[in-house]
Amino acid sequence: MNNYETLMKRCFELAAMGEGAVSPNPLVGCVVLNKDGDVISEGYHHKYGCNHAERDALLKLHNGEESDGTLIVNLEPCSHFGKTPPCTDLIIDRGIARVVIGMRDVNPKVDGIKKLQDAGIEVISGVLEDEARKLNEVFIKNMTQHKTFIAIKTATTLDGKIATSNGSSKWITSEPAREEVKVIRNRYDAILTSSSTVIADNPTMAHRKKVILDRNLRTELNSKFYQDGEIYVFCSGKNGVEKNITFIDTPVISGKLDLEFILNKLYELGIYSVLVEAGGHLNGSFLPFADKIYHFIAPKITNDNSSLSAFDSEVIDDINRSKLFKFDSVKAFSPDVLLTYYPMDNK
Ligand code: AOF
Ligand code: ZN
Repeated sequence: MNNYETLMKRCFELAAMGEGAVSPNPLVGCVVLNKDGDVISEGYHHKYGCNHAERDALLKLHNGEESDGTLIVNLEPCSHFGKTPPCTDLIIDRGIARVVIGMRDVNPKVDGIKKLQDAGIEVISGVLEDEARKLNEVFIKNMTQHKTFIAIKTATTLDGKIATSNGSSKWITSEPAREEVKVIRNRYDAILTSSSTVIADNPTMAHRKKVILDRNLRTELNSKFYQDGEIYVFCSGKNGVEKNITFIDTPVISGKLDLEFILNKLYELGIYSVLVEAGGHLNGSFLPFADKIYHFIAPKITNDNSSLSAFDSEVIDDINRSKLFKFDSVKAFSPDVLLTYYPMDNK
């Protein structure tokens, strides 16, 4: 790994500090070097509407020590007036000689590379581009498709079961995995679950925004789920706001809430990414729309035949017609592991 790649990785770490706070803006981190190549400042985009990463890093410097230096950033600097003035102008004013970029900005308003080059700044683009794009996969989907990014989180035993038939499924995984789930949740604007999960487990699912699919309003409003956060209930036959809860009357198709309606509504509500945390039925229904899957596996076997598959969707009896997924990563949260993968057919 060369020095720019190492520094780009640092930008990714800095950028990730904005998780949970910058949506719908991208996660951006920035490192500034003086002309001798020493790191003299770091910054990141802290919060939606606040300074961009480059501005955050450059405003910490006052004595011109960045002159002829290098600025490393995981996203092409912006060249437009948004909530803040263009980062390119500040980079040019501060006499930066070289800008190293992870990925081009997919926002059509931004053409920062050209602006920097026109000002005589050397631009190196595409450093660790694949990782840079992965870090901002939600932003890319929102900006290019105007749709909510859908991630699904599930947890199974080694034999692929998500629950025992008596319902004792709540804690398949151990504490380290459950801590990681909190980190994952924070990356998404909302979590989404089903009435069945709330009735079976009475989970809190602590989050800023929570969505529940409850066609017949079967859940008790004194369940833990409703006690904090902004809640959106997709149901049949009720509209309106009560305290922290918004009810949304939703069309029903073949006895089920219309998922396409729900997905469009989420985007309209400014929920640009969701983490689905439910049982096999809802996971199966969301699978055709899923952008990413987090799959924890606990080293346990229940061999319980009445337990659901993690994705209870159509049965495919020919292995050659299986739904296919692209491996992304595997990480241990001992004793469990977390596999992440991307569906192949809806990309
Ligand atoms: C950067 N660095 O740290 C961020 C960028 O309305 P604004 O001013 O917040 O601008 C939002 C747009 O600016 C966003 O869609 C993306 O194109 C870019 N965000 N750009 O150079 C940053 N957050
Ligand atoms: Zn900017």
